[in-house]
Amino acid sequence: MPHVPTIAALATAHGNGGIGIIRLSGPDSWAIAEQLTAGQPALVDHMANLRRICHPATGEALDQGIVLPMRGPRSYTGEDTVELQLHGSPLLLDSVLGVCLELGAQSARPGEFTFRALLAGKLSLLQAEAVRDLVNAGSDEELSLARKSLFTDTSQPFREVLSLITKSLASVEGPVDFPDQFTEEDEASALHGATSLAVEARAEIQKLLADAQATARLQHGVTVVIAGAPNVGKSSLMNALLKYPRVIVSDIPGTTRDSVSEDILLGRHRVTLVDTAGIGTAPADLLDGLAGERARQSLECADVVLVVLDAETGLQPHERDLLDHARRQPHLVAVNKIDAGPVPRGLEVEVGEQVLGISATEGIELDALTDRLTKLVETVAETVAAKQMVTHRQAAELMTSDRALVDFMNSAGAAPADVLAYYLGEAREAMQRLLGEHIAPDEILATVFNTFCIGK
Ligand SMILES: Nc1nc2c(ncn2[C@@H]2O[C@H](COP(=O)(O)OP(=O)(O)OP(=O)(O)O)[C@@H](O)[C@H]2O)c(=O)[nH]1
Ligand SMILES: [Mg+2]
Repeated sequence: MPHVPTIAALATAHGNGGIGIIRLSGPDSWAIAEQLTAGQPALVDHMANLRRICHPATGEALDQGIVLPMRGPRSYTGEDTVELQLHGSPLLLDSVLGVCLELGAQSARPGEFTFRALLAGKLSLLQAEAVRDLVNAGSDEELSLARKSLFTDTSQPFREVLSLITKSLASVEGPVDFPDQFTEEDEASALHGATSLAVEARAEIQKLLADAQATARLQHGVTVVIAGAPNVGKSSLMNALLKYPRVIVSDIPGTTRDSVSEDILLGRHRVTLVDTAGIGTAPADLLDGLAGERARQSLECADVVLVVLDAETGLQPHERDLLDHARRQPHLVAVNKIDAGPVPRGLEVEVGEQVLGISATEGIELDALTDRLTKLVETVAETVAAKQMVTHRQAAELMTSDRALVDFMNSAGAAPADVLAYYLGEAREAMQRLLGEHIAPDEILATVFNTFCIGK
């Protein structure tokens, strides 16, 4: 039996708090806890044991807290584990963790506790990914989808695809494995059946890829790009929406150069708000040109455009292109600086749609703007609501499978049966990897657990 090291890590977030938890897992975890509580009553399995934590060499009391020992397999990882619930001081926790390492534990790698749970069969690969997404959820919707993946079996749609591909492969392999039992007519009919199954599998894959797209939008948020001509008050509006002075504001046109992104929560949705350089006017120099280019790139990636005009100048000819661009997608038009003067008469007619007069610096009508923006973001997010969470890794495997199915369909009737079987085999393997079957632990570590936090 290979020696399994005992791992230790802080399981709670860094920083000061009421309590902080150090987690140990592996064959020596109990022995380490016993050394930390030497001279006190023996630890009782699956019970909260109030103990003083002392340095075993010097006897110095490091803290007092709850020691929660759990004999495997009745533990998260399936191994012997111990949780030390101590006072939430980063210095104190670091010192106790340091002693655990002195006593033979190794620092856990990101996600290593969950990885061990996976190896022990406590969790499926999809559930392990759900644990990560639950911890990282930034909105109610992400949270409820992550909960669904963790507490219910969301592998069914993937298994359905796998089953269709497997049936398709069986139809193609029959004539290869038992050539004398198949007439030419049988072979043609088997190939026809295999192709129909592949078409069905592809349709299911497309639905799951739509869920993957919706998941990505949920996790990275709807992108709202603030765009407009120089000096109209885009950065002032960004700061007002963020409620702190994140970006530089000045009366010099061309203050903002690079696009600056920040996350905010609008209603139930995580939103990436992007401030951009002014566009529309002819660039004054090379840097100005580059800044405009950046702003246009940001616009290309926008889910929603918030066009800002200036009440003092009214609609300028160079703002028309931007308005035309914005009209192609969900957008709002805000007319800023109404504290200095009203929205010019006839502006709405010139713009061709409803506009909202605001003042970024004086806070006028910003609540109304936020409400409208929230509704727009909700509409955008909900047009592609995910039925279930499909992670980036799962989407990559779905695409690999889909490509192999396309290769199969393009070759059906032209290539020999063993080549067709090879393509379907590739499609099947990708689905198996997605489900965590036939995938080496090293590959799982590299592709899934490197995105976990330490201590989980
Ligand atoms: N009166 C008034 N002035 C404003 C308002 N919003 C912004 N300003 C002023 O307009 C000037 C430009 O503001 P910015 O927020 O830097 O404008 P910007 O659109 O980001 O400008 P660039 O980054 O140069 O494209 C500054 O002097 C701001 O104080 C407002 O609501 N009312
Ligand atoms: Mg700016």
